[in-house]
Amino acid sequence: MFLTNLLLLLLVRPKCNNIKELLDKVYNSMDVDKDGQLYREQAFDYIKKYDSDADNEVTRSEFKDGIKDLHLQVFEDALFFFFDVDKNGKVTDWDFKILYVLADRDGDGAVSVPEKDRFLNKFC
Ligand SMILES: [Ca+2]
Ligand SMILES: [Ca+2]
Ligand SMILES: [Ca+2]
Repeated sequence: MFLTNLLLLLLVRPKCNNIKELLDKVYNSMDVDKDGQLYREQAFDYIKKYDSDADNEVTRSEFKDGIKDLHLQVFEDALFFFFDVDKNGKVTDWDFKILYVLADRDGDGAVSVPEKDRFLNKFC
């Protein structure tokens, strides 16, 4: 049993680190003014760039088209899964509200770098 768990951990861990690294990069690109504070509006505005029919919902196919240029296809599922918190197949402002309840520990409306690190460590 222990060995199986260890094997599983070894198999899952590197992938997890990749995703963490990726989310780190996503955080940095979302924080456009680079002040180490990511406000919810900033984060959602970033995702909304992919909302091609402007209905305030980023569907899976919109997301897929949006990140095409970033060469992130390999991580597309994981990224979409991460942002679609309520798992209804669309990334909306609501998903970001929930994400912020979970990640913004001091409740000041922004996820700071330490808050982001803590959250990603919990996630993976
Ligand atoms: Ca849309
Ligand atoms: Ca959703
Ligand atoms: Ca905060």
